[in-house]
Amino acid sequence: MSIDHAHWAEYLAAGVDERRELAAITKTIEDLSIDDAYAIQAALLELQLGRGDTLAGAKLGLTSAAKQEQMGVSEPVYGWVRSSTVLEPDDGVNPVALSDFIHPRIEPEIVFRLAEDLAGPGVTAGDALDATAEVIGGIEVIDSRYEAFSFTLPDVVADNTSAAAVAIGTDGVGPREVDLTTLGCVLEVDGEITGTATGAALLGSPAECLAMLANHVGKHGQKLEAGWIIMAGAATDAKPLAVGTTAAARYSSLGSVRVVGV
Ligand code: 0L1
Ligand code: MG
Repeated sequence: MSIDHAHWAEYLAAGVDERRELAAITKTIEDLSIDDAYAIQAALLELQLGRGDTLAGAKLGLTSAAKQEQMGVSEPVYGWVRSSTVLEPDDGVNPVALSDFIHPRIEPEIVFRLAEDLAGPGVTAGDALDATAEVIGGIEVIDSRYEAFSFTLPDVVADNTSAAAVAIGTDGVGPREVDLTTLGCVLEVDGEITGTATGAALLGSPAECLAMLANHVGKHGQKLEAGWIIMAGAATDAKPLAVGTTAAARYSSLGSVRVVGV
């Protein structure tokens, strides 16, 4: 069956714009393939960029065994980060306006800022580090456009992997100044520790994640660009963000990043 990618991109864009929960696409197209899901994701991005937004980076999701098991899948997913979704800190804390989202959750992210363009095939973790300007701590806000945050793998791919916003810290370090496999992170929500992780939980190393993404985009004739931010994927459970909720991702070598729901 031929899938109308532009139609489903408009369907998802309406969910984003109107902060409205949608039925999963696979409720209508049960056998939606991963290739069609990426084609819908691309059409959604084209639509959003056509309105004047720009690309600020890209992301991986489901790169940790814990999150893959939770979802019952065995492969990571890839998405895009638009400039309009990068949060501006206010006195060190990033306000997240809940009215901009449907049911936002937050998760810690190790973020690469690229010094050089990067694209596969054949990109290794070492190549990925060579192309990196700095590694920074972050918090991603994810906000599935689907009812009850419930979806299959193709659904979440089409929905740009639930990407909604990202807060980035200020204490970046050079890519070889820190051992990314032992880099630790503690997620605190309202002062309570809700998750802990090390970089090794992400496919063995966040650098492997970056290499995998570069090889993925290369396969589609695309590249990751110098100056972009790239999220490696979360290794802890995402936690809901409500008005007044404060959350901090504290990294062993990258300082802390804070958000508050407003
Ligand atoms: O960034 C992520 O890890 C999200 C991946 C998609 C799954 C989800 O929305 O939890
Ligand atoms: Mg994420």
